[in-house]
Formats: sequence, C-alpha cells, structure tokens
Amino acid sequence: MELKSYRATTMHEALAMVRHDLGPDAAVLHTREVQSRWFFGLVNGPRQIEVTASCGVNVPSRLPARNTYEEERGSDDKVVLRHDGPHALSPAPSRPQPELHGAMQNQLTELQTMVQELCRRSDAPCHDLPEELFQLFTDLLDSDLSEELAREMVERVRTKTKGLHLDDLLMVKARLARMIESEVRVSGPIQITPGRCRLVALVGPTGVGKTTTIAKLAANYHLKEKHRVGLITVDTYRIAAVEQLRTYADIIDLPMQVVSTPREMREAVGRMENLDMILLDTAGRSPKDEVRIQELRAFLTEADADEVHLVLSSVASARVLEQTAERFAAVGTTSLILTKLDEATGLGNILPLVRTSRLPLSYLTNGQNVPDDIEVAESMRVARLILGMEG
Ligand SMILES: Nc1nc2c(ncn2[C@@H]2O[C@H](COP(=O)(O)OP(=O)(O)OP(=O)(O)O)[C@@H](O)[C@H]2O)c(=O)[nH]1
Ligand SMILES: [Mg+2]
Repeated sequence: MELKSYRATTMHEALAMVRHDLGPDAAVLHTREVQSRWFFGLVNGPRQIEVTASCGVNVPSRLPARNTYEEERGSDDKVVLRHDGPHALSPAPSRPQPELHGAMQNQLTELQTMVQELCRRSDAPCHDLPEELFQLFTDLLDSDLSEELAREMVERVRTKTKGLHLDDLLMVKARLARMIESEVRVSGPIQITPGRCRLVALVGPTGVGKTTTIAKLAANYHLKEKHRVGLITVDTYRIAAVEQLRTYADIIDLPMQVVSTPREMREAVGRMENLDMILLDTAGRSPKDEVRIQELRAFLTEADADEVHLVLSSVASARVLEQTAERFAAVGTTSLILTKLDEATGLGNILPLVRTSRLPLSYLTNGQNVPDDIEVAESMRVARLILGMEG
C-alpha cells in the first residue's frame, strides 16, 4: 500500500491536492500541522497542513461522506437518530466485506499509530482529532465554512462532548446543529393585523430575487390566505422592471402602482391604506453606491415602512454578505431574506452573517417557482442547511 503526503497552507487546499492526485476514493489517514523549513532547513518557513492519504487502502474514506440518516426529536427533546438505509459513503464503489472490516480496521489503527509516532518525533504540533471530529471538519469545509470557523465549530463540539464517546458523525452533527440553532435568530412570517395596513418593503443588491420574492409573498398572502394585498414599485430604473411586477400583479389579480419620486410615494400608500398589506418592490442597488442607497432611504422614509427585508443571495461569499448587510443598514433594514438556496453548493458561507447580524431571518427561497419556492425561516432548519444535513 502506497502512502502519500501532501502539504498546503490550508486544509482545503491539501484535500483538493489529495482528490486531484489520488481521486475521490482516497482515504485520508492522518493530518497534522508542520513547520516548513527554508534555506537548507536553517530558517523557519510558514506553518503548513500535511495530509497523509492512500488510495490503496480499502477503508471508508475520511474525505467527506454524505448520509441518509434522519434526525428526529423525541418527546423528551432528546435527539433520536434513525438510520433509513445504508450509510452512503461518498462515493462508495466497494464497501469492505464485514469479515474483512475488522482486519482492515486493525491495519488502519496500526497505521495511524505509526504516523502519530512520527509526528511525535518531530517537534511539530499534531492534530489528533478523533475520526468523527475529523470528518466533521472536512464536511464543514465542504459546506463552504471557512477553515477558521470550521476549526472553531469542531473545538466547540469537542469541548461540549468531553468524556463522551463519539462514534457517530450524525450524532456529532446533530449536537452542533443544536448549538448553531441557538445562534440563528428568526422573525417568523409577516403578521397581518386586521384593520391595519402593513407596509413591507424588500431592498437589496441587483438580481438577488426581490421582485420574484414579492410575487411569491403576494400570491401566498392573497391567493392562499385571502388577504387584500397591493403592490407598489419604485423600480423605474431598469427597463422592463415595471412590466415584470405588473405581469405578476395581473396574474395574481392585485392592484399595483408605480412611484417615481419620494413625493409620489405618500400618495400611493394613501390610496392603498384600506388593504391588509402593501408590498413595496425597490430597484436593485449596489451596496457600494452611497448616493443610490440614500435615495432608497428617502423613498422608504416617505413610505413609512413597517418592515424592510434585506434580500441577499445565499450564493454570495460570507464577506460580501456581511458587507452588504452593513451598507444596507442605512435604509433601516429590519430582517433578512436569503434567496437562491437551490443554487448554493454549500451554505456555510451564511453562518458568519446569521451569527453576527442584528437582523433576524424572515424567509428562505429555494427556486424560481412562484408561489411555491419560499419558506418561513426556522432556526433548526437553517442550522441543518449550514451543516449540509438538508438540501
Ligand atoms: N434559482 C433561483 N433563482 C431565483 C430565486 N429567486 C429569484 N430567482 C431568479 O433570479 C433572477 C432575478 O430575480 P428578480 O426577482 O428579478 O431579482 P431582483 O432582485 O428583483 O432584480 P433587480 O430588480 O434587477 O435588482 C430571476 O431569474 C429569478 O427567477 C431562487 O430562490 N432560486
Ligand atoms: Mg426587481
């Protein structure tokens, strides 16, 4: 059996090298942090991650696995795990036969002991993660969590589960999901109060799905819940933007008004104040365009909006999401809508935003279909999406 070692500055890069060189079936046997040396070993270089892997060992790969477990909550609020089929390793062309499994496990354990011994001989610190935590770590990286955040999450689980035997990755993930759940604030759906018109505006960068989300909300509140809904758009910048909303208004059979100046806004709202809800569509704004953001603010001030939902695409990077939320705070945002969940490869990128934002999450959208592809955001669902436990 051939063992190969790969070094890179991040775990992500090292795993990519393993995949590239040995293929997706490669088994990662060990990982550690090493000190690189420059100039014939005289000078310390940057610290690196070393991954030892082999494609000649027929054991379940420590590269991220997908699973078919389902988590349920028992009445005593304990997490119960149900196994609905074979534990699908990703990919799993050949599962070891049960009789071979013991022998291979011994071989793997021996191998790990050897590599750990080698680690101890060098003065580099060793990463001694148990199997489940290691796999959690690589899964988190695969879910688009930054390496730093993945480490933090693994350490939190490790601390919380000290002394407990961790023998099931899904149990470990379920615990982490409960931790993340407590950090995800949600607002619940828009509440309609009888006899009072609720004005809800959607704002955000260009093309994130504001108009489509307005159509989904309007159709659900009007067609399914039978509320009286009106639409106003201030998007007179983009050609066809008005027509896009008008098409939805015609199909759903809703009154609609177009507003071009902040002054017209008050009159338009006045004409619809006998309705249960007004949904206000706005033009997409670059978060970097301070002038346009201030202009948007002037419209919203005239509208006296009850709720201002910031719409963000979940495909954006963690940094962009946080920066955009910061910039749009100037218009008085009150909650967050995350769109295009169906397009995201992983949702770890939304974790920094949902943890640090002062805004609760209101809705999630996961497709282009009006009115179906929208759901009210729930903390546990968001936590599980972040951990790649649900699609
Ligand atoms: N895959 C996917 N596409 C979506 C989703 N929501 C909206 N879209 C698509 O994204 C594109 C832009 O949607 P719009 O609703 O026009 O976006 P917008 O934010 O109003 O755009 P501007 O008004 O130009 O700023 C359209 O093709 C939508 O069908 C979603 O949840 N998933
Ligand atoms: Mg639009």
